[in-house]
Amino acid sequence: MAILNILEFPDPRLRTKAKPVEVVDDALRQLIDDMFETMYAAPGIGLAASQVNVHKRLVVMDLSEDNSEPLVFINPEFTVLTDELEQYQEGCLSVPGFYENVERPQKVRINALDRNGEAFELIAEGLLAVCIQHECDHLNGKLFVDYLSTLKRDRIKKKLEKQHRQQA
Ligand code: QAP
Ligand code: CO
Repeated sequence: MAILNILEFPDPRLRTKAKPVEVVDDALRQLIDDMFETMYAAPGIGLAASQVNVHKRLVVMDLSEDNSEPLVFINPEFTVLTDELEQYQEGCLSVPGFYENVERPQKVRINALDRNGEAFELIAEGLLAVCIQHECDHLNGKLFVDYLSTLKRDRIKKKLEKQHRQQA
């Protein structure tokens, strides 16, 4: 197992569109395990492969309090099931320290493969619906800050760039 480096906004590599996973093999399962270790260590509730600079369509998530409900989504797709939107204060491991309200469809159907390459489907509302949409955005090179005003996004960008300079 290994803790992977998480890319931070405004790193241009976060804008890469991820490619579909072709085979679910032991190498992919190793990456999945490393992504869980990285997410739990952060700690976070969701992580897309894009965030660790692996541009494959893969997401890990655990919405439980005690890291007891690991969820794996390979080649995830979602379909919006309602016109209703819900606002949620989102954060992101790639935008550390910033939380802002984002509006998204309240109910979605998710289709994906599990860690054995088996197809599954689930209906998501609440935090699961928010999280899968947030993570699917990552696979398409999109970040939650893209939903904010230019002013808010630029402020966040400047603060993170300053932090990155001070770390260097
Ligand atoms: C995405 O985000 C998400 O700023 C997952 O300093 C978040 O795990 C979906 C984190 C909210 C829906 C709602 C963020 C950790 C973790 C930070 C995360 C931070 C440390 C974010
Ligand atoms: Co994120």
